[in-house]
Amino acid sequence: QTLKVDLSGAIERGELELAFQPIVDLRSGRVGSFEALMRWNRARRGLVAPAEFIPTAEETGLILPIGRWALEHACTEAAGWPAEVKVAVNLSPFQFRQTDLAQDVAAALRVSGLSPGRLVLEITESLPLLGNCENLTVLHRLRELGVQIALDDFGTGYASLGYLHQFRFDNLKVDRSFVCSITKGREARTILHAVTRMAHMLGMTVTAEGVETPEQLRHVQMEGCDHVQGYFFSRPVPASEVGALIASLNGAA
Ligand code: G
Ligand code: G
Ligand code: MN
Ligand code: NA
Repeated sequence: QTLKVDLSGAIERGELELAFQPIVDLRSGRVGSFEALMRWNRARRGLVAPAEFIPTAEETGLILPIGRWALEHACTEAAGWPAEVKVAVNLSPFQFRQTDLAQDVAAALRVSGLSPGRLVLEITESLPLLGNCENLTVLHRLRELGVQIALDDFGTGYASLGYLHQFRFDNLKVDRSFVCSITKGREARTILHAVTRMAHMLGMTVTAEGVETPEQLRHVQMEGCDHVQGYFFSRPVPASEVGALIASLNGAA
């Protein structure tokens, strides 16, 4: 209960923050985008991870104002970045069910002045999202706004092959459990290779998540992944550090 109560006032008290983790484009070696990851600086308790409060936010409906806040805040930050750098924002399936999501996204773009091509929406399948025609319609409306749409956590139980033929995503984010096993044997590499080939044939780019070591980087590069995200390049950083991080990562390319 207290979590709910505290969370309900978190936006007004300015306790929500976004951390940004870089995603590097392997072809150019430069930062192509940042994923916005929410943080809750809870009064007297300190930093709370999204895994601890997003489920509560979803149960209570607070995910709607919080999700709107994240969209608008992420777009506003990104509008101040170099024009070739995009921002990726996670969407909860609940945002599909209960609001006019396309309207929220359009409002965030309008308020921030961010060009739609610089916004990526990350969608995780934790509810039967695409099985629902109305949700599919929302996805098409989002696409019409000119934003990009990524399927997050691909390869876990929730994001399965079934979704790929129902909607053409722009980007496939391969879950870090895959990347984790990539140096441990040929099987994971073979699967990543095949997934990457398939994604490319379907017109999608591929992002490898959770790359922590040079060996993992070498393997995902060999198997044809387009983008890499992970602690190898950087942990999520506060907005104030984004500029310096772009300079140092691009400078090192
Ligand atoms: O760094 P990490 O602990 O930040 O993120 C954990 C999980 O929380 C991720 O799987 C991510 O998808 C989810 N998450 C982070 N930020 C947001 C957000 O703004 N909205 C939603 N719906 N999920 C988020
Ligand atoms: O939305 P998604 O579930 O993809 O959220 C990404 C999550 O993965 C965040 O919690 C982020 O902090 C975490 N993460 C990003 N890079 C790495 C990494 O290299 N290793 C590990 N263990 N976690 C990572
Ligand atoms: Mn994500
Ligand atoms: Na993921």
